[in-house]
Amino acid sequence: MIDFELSDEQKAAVEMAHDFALNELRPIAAEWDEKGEFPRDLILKKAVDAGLTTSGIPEEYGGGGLDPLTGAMVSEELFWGCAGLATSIGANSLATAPILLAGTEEQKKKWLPRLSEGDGKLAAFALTEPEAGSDVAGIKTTAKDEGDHWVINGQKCFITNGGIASVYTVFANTDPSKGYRGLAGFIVGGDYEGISMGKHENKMGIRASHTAEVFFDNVKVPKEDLLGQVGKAFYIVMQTLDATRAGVAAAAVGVARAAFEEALAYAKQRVQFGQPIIMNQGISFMLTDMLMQIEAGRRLYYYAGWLATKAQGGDKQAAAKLSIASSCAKAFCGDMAMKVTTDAVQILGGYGFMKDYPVEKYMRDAKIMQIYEGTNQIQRVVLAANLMGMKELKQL
Ligand code: COS
Repeated sequence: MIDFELSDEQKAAVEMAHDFALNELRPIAAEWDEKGEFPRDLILKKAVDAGLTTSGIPEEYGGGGLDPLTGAMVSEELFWGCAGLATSIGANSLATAPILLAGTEEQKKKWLPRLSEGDGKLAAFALTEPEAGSDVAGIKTTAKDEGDHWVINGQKCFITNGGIASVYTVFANTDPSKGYRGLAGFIVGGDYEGISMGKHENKMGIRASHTAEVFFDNVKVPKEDLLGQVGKAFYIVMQTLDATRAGVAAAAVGVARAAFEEALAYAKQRVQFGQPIIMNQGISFMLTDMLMQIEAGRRLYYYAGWLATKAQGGDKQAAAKLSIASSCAKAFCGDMAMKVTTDAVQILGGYGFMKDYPVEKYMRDAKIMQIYEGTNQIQRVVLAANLMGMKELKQL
């Protein structure tokens, strides 16, 4: 029998994340959205103390040991609080996923515990480049084997926590003539010589997250910090994204839910033509459709998160199904969040367009859900390739 009851551990994790979102994120969300900066000094330590920056890292490496499904449920709550702040807080899980997938025991022991030490540290996933967004195989950053170390040169862009991270997972090409078969992954310390921050991005939404260019200029990386094997990093990236896209879907559900709750409350109290506007089917049907879409999206991410959890536990059948499930969830929920938040602005009318109400922020925040961790067009490319039987997913 399928059981939709959350376990006690899941209920506790969701409740804690909800309280954090309500008490720590919401009160500062509008201010830092306006400023367009991540208030690291204000929020990072609190997030670390609550275990939110390392919740998906196993306990033996200093993390909270949450499985991917419960981690996605936590994401829903944090993004309900503020999608910008939650993006920077949650970026550690994307950055550390390749280490958990492909890292050696020594690498996990060396790099993961430091993220929860002291005031806590941020990690960043350095994949995207100016000319390699959807086309991961087009990465221009190079990694040269110099005998006892690697040397990395290149430019990464749109990197969450770029320039302020203490740990990077970096993807570079060791032999451009081999295309994606030349790619390699590396774990790189943020304090290494040659790493610098470029442009700090001024974004439409998730403005309270930190997004920047990162330059790697002759950065020396010890041989021991090569992630997996040379030439296999493309598969590491694909499997990372298959696992983390369930979390993006959950994030989109969180933003949509926040907008829905605001629109519902408004529609009940806003009186026009002598009655609350929710008494008009034109409004109540919009709200019912928002509810249906959110409920459908949540079930999709639950399924993808459940598969990601089983895949992490070594279930090969679940791993084989994960790519389709996570692309379905990510694309559906991203598009759903855009529609639901746009409709929330519509229900609030002129007030919805003003910054006095949070729905215009939700609408701006929702847009990235259709773009990051693979555009929703790329999700359809993945799904179409699967439908056409063109994909034979490589296991690491
Ligand atoms: N798991 C395991 N292996 C996979 C895989 C997956 N999910 N997807 C593809 N592969 C394997 C293929 O089987 C193929 O292996 P072989 O050539 O060894 O047989 C190889 O990887 C290349 O696959 P493909 O030909 O499909 O690669 P493409 O260059 O066409 O790119 C897409 C595929 C577009 C799906 C990929 O580049 C992608 O996901 N892009 C989006 C990137 C992204 O999400 N960026 C956001 C960054 S974080 S904000």
